[in-house]
Amino acid sequence: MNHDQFQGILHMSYTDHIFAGYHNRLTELAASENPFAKGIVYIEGEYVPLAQARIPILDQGFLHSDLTYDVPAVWDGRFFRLDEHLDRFEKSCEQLRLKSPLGRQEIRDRLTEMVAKSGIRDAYVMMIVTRGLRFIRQYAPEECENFCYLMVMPYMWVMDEQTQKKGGTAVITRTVRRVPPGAIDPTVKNLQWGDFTRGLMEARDRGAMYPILTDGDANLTEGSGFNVILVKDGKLYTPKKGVLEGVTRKSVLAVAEKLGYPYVLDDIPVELAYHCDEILFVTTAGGVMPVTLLDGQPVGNGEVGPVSKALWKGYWDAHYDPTISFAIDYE
Ligand code: PDG
Repeated sequence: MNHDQFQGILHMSYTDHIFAGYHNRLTELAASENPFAKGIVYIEGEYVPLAQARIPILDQGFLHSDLTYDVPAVWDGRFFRLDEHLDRFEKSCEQLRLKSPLGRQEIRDRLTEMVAKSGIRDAYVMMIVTRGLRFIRQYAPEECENFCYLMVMPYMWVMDEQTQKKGGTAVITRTVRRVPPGAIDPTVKNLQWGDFTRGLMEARDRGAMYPILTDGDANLTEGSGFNVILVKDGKLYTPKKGVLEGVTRKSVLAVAEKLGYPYVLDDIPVELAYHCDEILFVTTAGGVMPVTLLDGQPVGNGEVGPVSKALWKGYWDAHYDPTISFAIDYE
């Protein structure tokens, strides 16, 4: 290694080895003339460019949020943990007595085909099943023809690259709690975002970017589209109940196990967030997101910590593991 290479490594952020390739792929995508390069939607049996896709206004998914959805991602041309997202999606449909007009294999095949058609190498992928045009007040679930919408668009970052490098800012909300599981089951992925929307507004009012909601009983739940992991003395803590059972969290806990960090899945008292060393938010739409300021106070020493960095790297490296990802054929 020569002096310049050595200096280069010193100046590299812990995120750079992943972001460099990503930026190259984005530049290529931006130059594409493919009408689906900015996103493709499957709706009413047809493929439509994202910007032109429209849903029928009488869809109960829109009128009463009577729907479920799931979001897997594609990274560097590889679908990541698609089957786990399909498993969760099927369970959610069952819970809500929704039946997708497309079967599991067809969803899998179409999504893969759509990613290939779009040429998007790093994609945010969404499948949604809605109740359809009939309102559940007048019709039994089996009398409703449900709709399935599929979407593929460029990868979405809940936390942008610059913020990931230095860590995000968060609050534990005081004006809103997470909806209780007895009202809306958080393990069923839903778009009833009223509590998160209030949380996001409170966070903004208090000069932070992200809200963490509690269960109203002094335990943590989750935030607006992500699970929460605390790190204290080399051990990970994450809430067991009242949250979506995130696929990213599962991936991150698997990485932690491999690296020798034990974890606790249990009720996590709010108090621990104020005394821990590191805080991480985790989601498919952004991966592993370090938080370095909580309620205006530094988390640990206020810098992205060593466990966060190791989990960040392990998480992104896992996207090339053929046992949990597969390559898309773009030809
Ligand atoms: N908790 C909630 C409430 C979520 O919505 C998500 C994912 C997660 C946890 C993490 O789950 P997973 O690791 O399986 O992705 N939410 C993202 C973010 C949406 C957004 O726009 O903020 C999603 O639905 O895509």
